[in-house]
Amino acid sequence: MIELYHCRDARSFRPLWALEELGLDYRLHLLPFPPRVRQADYLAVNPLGTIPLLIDGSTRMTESAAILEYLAVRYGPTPLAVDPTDDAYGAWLNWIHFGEASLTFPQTLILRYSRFEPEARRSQQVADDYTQWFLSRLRAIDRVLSDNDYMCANRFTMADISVGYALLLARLLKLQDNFSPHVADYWERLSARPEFLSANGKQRANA
Ligand SMILES: N[C@@H](CCC(=O)N[C@@H](CS)C(=O)NCC(=O)O)C(=O)O
Repeated sequence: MIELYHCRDARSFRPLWALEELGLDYRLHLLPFPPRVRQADYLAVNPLGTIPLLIDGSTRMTESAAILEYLAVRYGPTPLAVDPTDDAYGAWLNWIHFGEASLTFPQTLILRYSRFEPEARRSQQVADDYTQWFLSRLRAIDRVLSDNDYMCANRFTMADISVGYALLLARLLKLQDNFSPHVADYWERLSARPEFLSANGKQRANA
């Protein structure tokens, strides 16, 4: 059975949500954050100490965007994937990776320098600069959503899970007042999905 190591509301929410969308059986290991410090025996399972960790037989993956692609391709066919012969294939890959590399990367700097570092090492300047970075990247999402309900292929796909997680994190960072109406509506659409609600329920029930 697939095993997923997860901390509440962390990037591992991407694979958790994807597993719910695919209706796969899996075992969820919910860890305190950061596991490196608060559950030291996790380092024996994943020496990086990071989550997600997805184990599927001999496969071990630690990158949330790659796990979305893996699950869609390995456990398809599914409408959550876009076929390489489809004109939307490049957009699908692009938005899966944009969600992590361009949206969540600046968010982690905001989190780190406004909340996680000891007081003396916090930096409002860094937090403000990367808030601007994040909001300027979010404009790319707004442009797509002004004409579309989803990021690509005219349907909900793994790309929406990747981008949707960045919106979840933006809300935890209290940045949602900066969402454009298109982005705010998109968030409402995504977070009303039964599979999103079920993933969210599982991470809370296990806490
Ligand atoms: N690029 C990786 C990042 C994984 C990562 O850094 N996860 C964070 C949580 S969101 C983590 O485990 N932090 C704990 C630590 O660094 O000790 C992904 O997309 O999964």
